[in-house]
Amino acid sequence: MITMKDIVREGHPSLVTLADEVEVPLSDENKQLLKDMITFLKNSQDEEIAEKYNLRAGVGLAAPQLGINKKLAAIHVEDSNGKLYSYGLVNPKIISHSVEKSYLSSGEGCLSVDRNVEGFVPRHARITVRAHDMDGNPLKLRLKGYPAIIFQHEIDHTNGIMFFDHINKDQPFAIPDNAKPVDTE
Ligand code: K3U
Ligand code: NI
Repeated sequence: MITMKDIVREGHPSLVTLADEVEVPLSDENKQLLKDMITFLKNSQDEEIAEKYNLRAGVGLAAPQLGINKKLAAIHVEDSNGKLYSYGLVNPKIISHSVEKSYLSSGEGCLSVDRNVEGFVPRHARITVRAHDMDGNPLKLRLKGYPAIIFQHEIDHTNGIMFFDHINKDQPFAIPDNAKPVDTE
């Protein structure tokens, strides 16, 4: 079972390294890893389990956050309409995006960052993502709003990019050009 002790923090090289592509179909080991990552997110969102194991709630997790340099990511989140986005992603890649940008009005957090980083993180408002699922099926997902922001945060992790890399250092709360705010609910 994945717990907070398995999650690497700022300063770990995996968080700033481009991860390796993973062979599809997945090996049994990689499949189990992706399953464990989704289970971690579900556990972290379950009040009782989270308290018992001291888990910080998360909506996404990427393998480099476990110190594993592989392009694997898990997402488990509901959008504002209650639609569930629960995915284990293999080699996820943004293949197209809108010109319009967005940003999470409450800012972003990260399970690998034990401090509050203030500022708006410019993101693409709409993205199309290609990946494989854990059974080797090709996925093509069109996303907007909150889920699009989470997918970008997790895909960034597989490319060694942290959310604060995108924040304007001089004016962290400057509204990014051509961007609309996104609320989590
Ligand atoms: O945003 C978080 C959240 C948790 C429970 C309910 C609602 C929201 C926690 S921070 C989070 O989930 C990160 C996880 C990370 F760092 F491991 F990838 C993902 C994320 C947070 C904010 C914006 C985009 C992605
Ligand atoms: Ni993160």
